[in-house]
Amino acid sequence: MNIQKQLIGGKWVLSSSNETREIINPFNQEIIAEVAEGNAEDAKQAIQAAREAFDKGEWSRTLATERGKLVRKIASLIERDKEELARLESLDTGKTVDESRDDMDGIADVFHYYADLAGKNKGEMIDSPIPNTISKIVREPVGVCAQITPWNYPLLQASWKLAPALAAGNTLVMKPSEITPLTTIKVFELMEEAGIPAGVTNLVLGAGSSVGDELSKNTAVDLISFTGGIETGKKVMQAASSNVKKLALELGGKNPNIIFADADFETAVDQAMNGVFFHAGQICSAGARLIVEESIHDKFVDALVKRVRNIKLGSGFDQNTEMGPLISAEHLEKVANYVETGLKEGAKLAVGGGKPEDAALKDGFFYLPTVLVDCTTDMDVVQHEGFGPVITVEKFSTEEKAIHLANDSVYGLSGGVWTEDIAKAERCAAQMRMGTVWINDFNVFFAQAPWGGYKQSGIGHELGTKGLEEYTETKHIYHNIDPQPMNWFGKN
Ligand code: TXE
Repeated sequence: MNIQKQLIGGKWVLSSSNETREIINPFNQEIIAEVAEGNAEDAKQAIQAAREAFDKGEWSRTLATERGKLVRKIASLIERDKEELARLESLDTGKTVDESRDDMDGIADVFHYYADLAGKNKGEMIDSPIPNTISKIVREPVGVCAQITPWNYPLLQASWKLAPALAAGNTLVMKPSEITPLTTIKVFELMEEAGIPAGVTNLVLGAGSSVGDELSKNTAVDLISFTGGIETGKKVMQAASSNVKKLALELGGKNPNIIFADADFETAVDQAMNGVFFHAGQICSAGARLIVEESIHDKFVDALVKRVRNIKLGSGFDQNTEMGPLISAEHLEKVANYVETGLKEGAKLAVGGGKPEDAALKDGFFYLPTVLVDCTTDMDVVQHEGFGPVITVEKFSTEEKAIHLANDSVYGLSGGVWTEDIAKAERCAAQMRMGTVWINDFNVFFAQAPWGGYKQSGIGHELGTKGLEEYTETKHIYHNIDPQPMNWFGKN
């Protein structure tokens, strides 16, 4: 098996320690690739390469419209290689190929969107209050950006960071999750093919405790953008204080989905499942916390359980499969413990709650789609992100109570509200303390709208114009066109 390499300063290289890591298919534990296992030393070299490339200015001073053309070229290459990328993503993560194809479409859109914005990253003239002066604001690239991505949406999360960073004129070092690096490696090849100059995009593979830690604390890095778990995010934040880096964090959520009795019942049941079971619930915005109006609670749970029981588990490459495995044995164990905790706390199992018995799935990291009822906000299972195919169900009696329950969380990434009453929907959306609120929908995101969390779900934004702003510094340039002596000091 060829060892897949890292990209440092325009050269594809092995790890300086020569160590490698096997990449496992979570459906059957087969080894699908062997990749270089980078370390802190490799990260330092990549940061230096990015630093030199930035300071030389070749990329940051390239006309923004030209940068935009190259970013668009990356989008076209992703479209050209969509099938291969989707296949790789499914092999690496276990998700269905249809889900991976959707991811690839979204990823190409993100590169197209920032390609368009690159040439429109305009500044602003200020009405100066001082006569004979010109005052203007310009946006400039931040410098060297370190980008750390997770394993659930490996290339999607990477695209949200790569495209705006490049469009704005930065250089970068990316570290994908050590367990799902394959599509990211491929896209670094495509960025090279598109003509991004050597040293602008650097890729280091390896563990968070070595490579990730170095990227977070290295003082030659100007900005760190991290997507991952809340505890790791706190470590990154601490390490980033070494040189007061610019910081962007996306740390997941425990996202409430409020269902009022006047919602379109069938659609709400159907979408409650879409909200949580894509990629086996391993989604930062999963609607894993259903909050259902008392009067329809039992009927809703019955309808939900009936459909959840029918979800077909299997290989992501089987057209009949609706849900694939979890990412790793370690994560499977974590999800199983999470459900156990809920049951000990008094939640009741309505369906699922274990590994499937099907012999065809025995080598995969599968967990049954699970619904827990009789849940209350004080339970750990309601408060903590489970990141698996598990829904907790709570009841409410009034609109006020529903909003209170939804907001009773350290997280604030996203939430949904289902009702046919437009005014009620708007009242709820206005009061829900989250970065994204969906009305009569769930889990929808696109390049044009910003994505970010309130509270401990994170800092800063990805996507939209705000996603580009994260990768720019704001400079005020003040020009006195009629300079005169002030004669303030030492006149006689
Ligand atoms: O993520 P980690 P884990 C949540 C989800 C999951 C939990 C833990 O609830 O169960 O986090 O998952 C790198 N310095 N999310 O442990 O460790 C790591 O190598 C710098 C939510 O797998 O946060 C990987 O590249 N980097 C989430 C990335 O951080 C470090 C997506 C994410 O891994 C590091 C994934 C360190 N000290 C998990 N340690 C979301 N927001 O969507 C690790 N990393």
